[in-house]
Amino acid sequence: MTFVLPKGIRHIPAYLDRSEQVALVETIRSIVEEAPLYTPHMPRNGQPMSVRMTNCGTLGWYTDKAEGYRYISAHPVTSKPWPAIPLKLMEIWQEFSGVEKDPEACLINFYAPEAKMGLHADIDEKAFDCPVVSVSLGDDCLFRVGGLARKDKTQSFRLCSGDIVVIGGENRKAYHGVDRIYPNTSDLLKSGGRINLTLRRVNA
Ligand SMILES: O=C(O)CCC(=O)C(=O)O
Ligand SMILES: [Mn+2]
Repeated sequence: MTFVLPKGIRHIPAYLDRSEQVALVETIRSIVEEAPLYTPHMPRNGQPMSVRMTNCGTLGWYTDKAEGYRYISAHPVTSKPWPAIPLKLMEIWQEFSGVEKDPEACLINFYAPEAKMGLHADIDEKAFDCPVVSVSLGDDCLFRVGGLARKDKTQSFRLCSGDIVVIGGENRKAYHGVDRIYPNTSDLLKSGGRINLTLRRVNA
C-alpha cells in the first residue's frame, strides 16, 4: 500500500543494519543497568502506563499521579543524573533532525508484547522548532499517526527493527501512538518485546 505521510513526518525503514541494532541494544542495556526501567503513571487518575521507561540525556521524560507529565534531570528512583545520550544516537539526531541544537532527552520506551501507547502529541517540550526523532528496535509494531487535532484522520503502518521516524515541521505536534506490538517478529531482544528510543530537544 502506498500512502503519503503528513508534511514533516518521515519514515525511514531499515536505517540501522543488524550489527548496528545489536550494538545499540548492548548500549541501551548498560544504560538500563544504571537507570532502571520504571512504570510511569498517568496524571490525576494514577493509572499505570503499559510501557516501561527510562531515559538518557540531561533531561528525562516522566509522569506520576501527583505532578503529571514533565522533564526531570535525575532518575525518579535512584535520584542519579540520567546517563549520557550514546554517540550513535547523537549521530542519528544530526543526520535527521535538520537542526543545530543538540537533543536533551532520549526517552527509552520498553514495550512488552501486550503494551501499547495511546494516541497523543509530544507537547511537553518548548523547542517545537526541533523534531522528535525515534528509533525502533526489536519486535514490529503498528504505529498510528494523524494530524494536529485528535479527531483528524489517521494512518497506520508497521515499524520494524532499525526503522527511524521523524515527527517535525508543521506536524511536530501531530497525534501519534502505538496500537499494538507484533510478538515474535524479531529475535533482536532475547526476551522479545520492542524498544523505542525517542530523541527530543526540550528547551528552546
Ligand atoms: O514507540 C513509539 O514508536 C512512539 C513512542 C512515543 O510516541 C513517545 O514516547 O512519545
Ligand atoms: Mn510520542
